[in-house]
Amino acid sequence: MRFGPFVMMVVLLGATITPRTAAQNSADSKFSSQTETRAQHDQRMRWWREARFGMFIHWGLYAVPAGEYKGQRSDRIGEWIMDWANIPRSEYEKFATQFNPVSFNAKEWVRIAKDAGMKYIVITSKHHDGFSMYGSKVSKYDIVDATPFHRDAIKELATEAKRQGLEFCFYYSILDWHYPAAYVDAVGKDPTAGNFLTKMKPGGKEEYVRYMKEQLRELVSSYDPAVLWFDGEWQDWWTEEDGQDLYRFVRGLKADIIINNRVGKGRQGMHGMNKTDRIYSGDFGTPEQEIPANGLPGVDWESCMTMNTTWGFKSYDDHWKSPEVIIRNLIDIASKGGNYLLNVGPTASGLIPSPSVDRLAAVGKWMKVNGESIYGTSASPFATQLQYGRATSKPGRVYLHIFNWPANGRLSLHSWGPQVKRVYFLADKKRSLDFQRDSDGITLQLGEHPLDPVATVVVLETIVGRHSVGRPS
Ligand code: FHN
Repeated sequence: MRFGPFVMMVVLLGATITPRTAAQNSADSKFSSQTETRAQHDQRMRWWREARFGMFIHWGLYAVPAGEYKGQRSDRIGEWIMDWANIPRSEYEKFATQFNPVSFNAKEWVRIAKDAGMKYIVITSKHHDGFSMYGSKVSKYDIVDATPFHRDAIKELATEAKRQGLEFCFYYSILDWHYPAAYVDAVGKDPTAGNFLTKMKPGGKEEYVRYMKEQLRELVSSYDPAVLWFDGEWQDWWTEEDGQDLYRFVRGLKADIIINNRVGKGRQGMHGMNKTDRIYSGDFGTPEQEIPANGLPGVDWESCMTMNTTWGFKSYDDHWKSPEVIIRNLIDIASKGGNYLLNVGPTASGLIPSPSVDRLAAVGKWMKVNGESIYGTSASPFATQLQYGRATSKPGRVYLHIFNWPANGRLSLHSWGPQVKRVYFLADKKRSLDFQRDSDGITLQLGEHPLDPVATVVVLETIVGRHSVGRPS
């Protein structure tokens, strides 16, 4: 049972799953989806919930300086260079004349995502720098009009994603450092540079909202995205009411589109889930660079994360996560009922950095064998965290993801209620594993060595309906 970020508040406060009141259901359906019934909501969210794993792509003009401006470097994120290098708008615009990604190959990008086991792609149609990475009719500051490349790379990517069976989605920034009515009022900052907060000249906000809606109309009608992933909503001039209005506007353009909670003002910083003082707009929570400590029953959420420490390409950021960490993050997130949106930051020449490609290939190798234990699963049925790893579930199946192999190859689960009819490795389905039942629970004979040191998946086939899960060992 799931109903968007609002639910989470109930769970955390109550520490037990309290059934939803009629008021909550109607409030939810009335708010985030106008007249959407719960069944319609579940239908709209179904592909996304089952997908579990997507590629985030931060690509834009910031890939040209690649984290360096006039010899100045920073350990801050690359796509914010217009801010931390205090680059005036007129200077930053010049990067467009140097943006010519001749090595861009949509087929290759989508193949890399697909082979990693990813089911959807979310690409930056416009980031905070205000540059449109698609052929916009309402802005000349875009990849077709303002760069020597003149090709609509996003059109090619959308077409290829659909051809290879991946859902295509857009990131869109509400914060726009390039919009004429926006300006910066901060000590030591050029008023047209980037900045965490911007202000709007009188009448500028209404004008900008019209501009945004025109861009969103052309994005939805020309590229048919499955998700709108908003960001940059923390501006003082942007309100929850604006978020509700934009949510309704976008759902009006495409009824079954999914919209994250950064359309409104609900998000609690990097924690990403909504505050609890009222109902907020959006269909799912967005933790950033973090994974919730515990599962959030009934809540749709997606954790977005970098593979190094920047979203946009930086030539000198080599703080790469290991494939093991990335795979275990995916498992950890799925075991808590969430999605994993893993980022790549392509270069200005149009290549996904090889350390990213290598890591995605390693994830893909694991997913090829173990994808069944991730896609379409629900959160762990165990009430507490497992010492030796994580668990995901489906009706009649529990998937144990073993990170720490038990010394003697024997794994005990105390007071294991349901009838286990078979135990086997997902990587070796034909060979049944021995297990003993005793008064206290069940003990699995796993053998001395893991099949995969990163995570070996053990499947417990249970008789559906007999599922009183006890304390794990
Ligand atoms: O400022 C952005 C940042 O550049 C990046 O896009 C991330 C991705 O979720 N979101 C914002 C920071 O919260």
